[in-house]
Amino acid sequence: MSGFRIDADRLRDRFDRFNEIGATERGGVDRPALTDENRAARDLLVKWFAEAGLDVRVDGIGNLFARREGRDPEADPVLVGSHVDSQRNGGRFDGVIGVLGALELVESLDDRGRETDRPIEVVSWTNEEGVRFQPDMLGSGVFAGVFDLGEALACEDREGNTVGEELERIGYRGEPVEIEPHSYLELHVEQGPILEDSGISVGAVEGIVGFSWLEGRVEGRADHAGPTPMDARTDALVPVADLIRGVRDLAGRSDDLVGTVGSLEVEPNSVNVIPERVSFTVDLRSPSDEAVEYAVVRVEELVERAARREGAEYTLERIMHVPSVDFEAEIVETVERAAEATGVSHTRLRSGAGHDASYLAGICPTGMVFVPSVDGVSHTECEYTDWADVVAGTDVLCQAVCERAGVEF
Ligand code: HGY
Ligand code: MN
Ligand code: MN
Repeated sequence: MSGFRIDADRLRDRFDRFNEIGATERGGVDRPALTDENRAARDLLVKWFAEAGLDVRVDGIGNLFARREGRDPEADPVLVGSHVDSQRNGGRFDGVIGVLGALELVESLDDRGRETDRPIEVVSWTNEEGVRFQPDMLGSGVFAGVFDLGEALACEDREGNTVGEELERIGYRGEPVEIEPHSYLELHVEQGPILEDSGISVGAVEGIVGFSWLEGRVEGRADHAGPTPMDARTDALVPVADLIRGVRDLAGRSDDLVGTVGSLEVEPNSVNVIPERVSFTVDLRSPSDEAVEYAVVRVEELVERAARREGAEYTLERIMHVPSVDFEAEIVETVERAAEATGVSHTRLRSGAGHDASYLAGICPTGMVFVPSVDGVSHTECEYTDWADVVAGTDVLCQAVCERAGVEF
């Protein structure tokens, strides 16, 4: 087989070493953005980037950039990377293979003494997951001009810590980094069943769904679960029960909408107290922005009706919306050519998960390389991708970046 070939053992060693950080007993990782575990992960990346001779910089929102010069230092660089923050008790592959795959690209070029025309910038984005701090894809959103830096630094976690304070605390609040990317490429696990079900090794991603996150709170009245007559209650959890069922019915009536009530906090959360306050989130996604907007309005109507029926006050706010994106055909074709050169089976598909590439697509030709997820599972400790698929996907990523950066393999 022709094409780019990485050092699969070196990549595997790095992957295993990297995922010792924040490792959980059940084989996952717990490294949410700006935690001590995320700092340790960043520190290890910076060490490896420096050992690879890359020029490492940290920008104002903590994005990590590591530059490999090309023949033309004035040329806009090819940006390649992903994220290393994880879900709480998340998977080892989500984001990580994209950053370590980019480092492997650089080291494989160095092994061969090959220069590219354009510089290559390896990137690790801050807070892609949105676990501690919403919105998600915060670092890439600031870089792409979607979010204001000051507002992003002011985002708070549930304990009231801000992104800015946490970046200071872990030593990753940097200075502006000026980069006009020529293009952006990202290797990522599919996090869905399409590649595995079709027995195909690589996905040339055509685009990413649009999605909105809503955050709400219903205010009821705490009271004794025993003596309080049923018609004298203001139970904050009942309208949320309507919501959960309603989101499932709404998404169930459409084949291109998915909806999830993923987080719920009941206060005082006691077996014999009528719930006083319930906080919740809703995640609504579709390739069609109109479908997401329609679903948001239906959810707002549903919560209003149910809260009014129970006599409860409520708040409901949209805390994030990212539009559906289509990648430029030229870069989807780059990924397909790379898969051909690498000799692996490939297909086009859209991503049901959000990625930093959603925002990069707004400022430069952007493409993604997907590899199969076993059982289509992700955002959980048993997330897994066969190593041969990780290697094949990384070879394809490297081949694609080399085409964009100007070096022949
Ligand atoms: O929500 C997402 O799809 C991404 O993991 N932030
Ligand atoms: Mn991810
Ligand atoms: Mn994720």
